[in-house]
Amino acid sequence: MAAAAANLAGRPGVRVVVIGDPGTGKSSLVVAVATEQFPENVPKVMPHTRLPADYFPDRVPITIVDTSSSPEQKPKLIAECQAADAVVLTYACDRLSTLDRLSSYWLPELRRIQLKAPVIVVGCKLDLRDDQQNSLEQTMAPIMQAFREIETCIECSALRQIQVPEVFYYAQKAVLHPTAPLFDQEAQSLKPRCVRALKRIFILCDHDRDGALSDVELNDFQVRCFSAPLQPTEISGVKRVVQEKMPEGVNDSGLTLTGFLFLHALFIEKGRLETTWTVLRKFGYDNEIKLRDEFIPTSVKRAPDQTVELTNEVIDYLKGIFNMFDIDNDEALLPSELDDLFSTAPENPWTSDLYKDSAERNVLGGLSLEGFLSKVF
Ligand SMILES: Nc1nc2c(ncn2[C@@H]2O[C@H](COP(=O)(O)OP(=O)(O)OP(=O)(O)O)[C@@H](O)[C@H]2O)c(=O)[nH]1
Ligand SMILES: [Mg+2]
Repeated sequence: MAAAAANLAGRPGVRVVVIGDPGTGKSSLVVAVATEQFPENVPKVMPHTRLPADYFPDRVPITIVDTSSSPEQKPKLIAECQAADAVVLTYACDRLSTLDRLSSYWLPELRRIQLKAPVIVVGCKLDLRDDQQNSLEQTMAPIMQAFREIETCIECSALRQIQVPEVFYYAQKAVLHPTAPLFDQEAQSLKPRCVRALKRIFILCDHDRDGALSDVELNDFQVRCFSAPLQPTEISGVKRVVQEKMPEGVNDSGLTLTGFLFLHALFIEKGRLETTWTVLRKFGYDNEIKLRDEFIPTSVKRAPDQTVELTNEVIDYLKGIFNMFDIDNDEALLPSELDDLFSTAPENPWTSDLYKDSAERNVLGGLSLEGFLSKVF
């Protein structure tokens, strides 16, 4: 449990399963990362290998599972993939037939078994790569386009000790800071749940409620999330970047919600997912971008002979909320106004069947203050 407490993602460990064509360098890669040496002779399949918590800054130990690609071991390979947090899929840089096999066999096979874990494609034996060959980006772009489950790709050499730890760093990162809940790769935009959570965080940090984060508010936010203040030059730098790409992202009072969301999309596009994940986790969100249980007050337990009433303070507070979102002042919350009210929650809870017809609505579908209070209750 100490390890779990030590990392924000709350994971006791990450299990990485290494798969790929015969002889592509799987077992050598596993030995090389654990010993920082190239093994002259390596067993066909290495026993489970553990990288300790202090191997990477995220402080989560990694268990590496080597596999055999022989046909009789296939059921075992499938079982291992299904138990994996991340899959490292290898090809050999000096044998292009093994690269072709990624799209003709391995990636379709992983889809067939409905693998949920992210995939890191690794070109082994970089030292044997032909310099005339296309770059990794050129080679991999069409494959990554067709198979979005590939989180990243990298080349390495176990023999020359080039980019060996990086393979497992990216695998761990894909698990601790996954892309899928935050970002829609097809649409190249933040996912709705992520936007809702970031909006809530923005409002919580906008202490004076002027719709923008001032330098002081930005600094408080930075300290809260990253335990370090921002230098004044950094603050102006951030605002300049936003303003250049999105003028409405900054106004006289500071960074607007649009700018705040834009910044996070930018971090994610640049591969800095850990920044957005750290912010979300500091504000209580779990890996599904739901508030963790300890952030949600438990409901009151009530004996059969007891009743519960809202206090006047609560009623006044709720009336204030009602009036704030009743933009057209018609004393009723229209569906669009209710959507706005719940735009910082993971979803509008009152669209479920349980609530749908639980209070009367006016002809326009508006909810009166009484109806609103009864639903809250
Ligand atoms: N030049 C070079 N050779 C490598 C490298 N990594 C592995 N090899 C060699 O490639 C051959 C296969 O390596 P293995 O690690 O056994 O590959 P594997 O994928 O585990 O193979 P199987 O278990 O048989 O499927 C061995 O002769 C290794 O020495 C590397 O980075 N560079
Ligand atoms: Mg092997």
